[in-house]
Amino acid sequence: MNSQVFSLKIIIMGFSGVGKSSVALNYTHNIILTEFNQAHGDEFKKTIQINDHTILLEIYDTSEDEFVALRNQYIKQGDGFVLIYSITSKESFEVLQQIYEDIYQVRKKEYNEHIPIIIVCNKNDLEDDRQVTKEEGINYADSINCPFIECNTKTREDINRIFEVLTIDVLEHKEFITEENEARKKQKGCCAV
Ligand SMILES: Nc1nc2c(ncn2[C@@H]2O[C@H](COP(=O)(O)OP(=O)(O)OP(=O)(O)O)[C@@H](O)[C@H]2O)c(=O)[nH]1
Ligand SMILES: [Mg+2]
Repeated sequence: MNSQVFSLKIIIMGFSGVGKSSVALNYTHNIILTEFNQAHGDEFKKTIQINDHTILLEIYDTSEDEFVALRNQYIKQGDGFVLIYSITSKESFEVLQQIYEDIYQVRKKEYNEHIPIIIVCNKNDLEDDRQVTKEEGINYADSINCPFIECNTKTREDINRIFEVLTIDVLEHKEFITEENEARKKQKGCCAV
């Protein structure tokens, strides 16, 4: 068992009302959000175990009303991003695509460079009010090479999987500065340039 705890910043973004706070609260505190206990702009923490690593997830719940500077700060600091839209809102699906582009712009990355992002379609319990087909969601996620999950925070279907899939993606792409890695680098005789 590796005793080192890695800390990762996960940023939740999406159009207003899609369920960002619900997902964050649901995942970290097993709480189902109602109209009576609205939340926003909070930071949540949860520790998970992936392989032999203990990972502390610092989850930032953003809001559409945030100042651009603050939003960009979140984007710059995020290790991974949960981009949420709602099956009941076509607009939220379109806004999500803009957010994806904003992330690449703020990070000054080319689209073929990897940023750990998961596309989440929330509120799939509201099938009768569906405005975005599952195929549209899957096709969009495929087109940008991101995993896709449809879920809802009422039955809490697949909420854990969002963070597991994203964390594994982050771990696969993040260069951790650990004693283990440093020792390996020295062995190989490589140095930073
Ligand atoms: N039916 C259904 N309602 C949901 C689901 N997730 C969230 N809601 C409801 O949708 C409303 C908005 O949820 P929030 O979690 O506050 O959404 P948000 O994205 O944080 O909203 P803002 O912070 O205002 O942008 C609340 O009334 C939630 O109870 C879901 O999966 N299914
Ligand atoms: Mg909120």
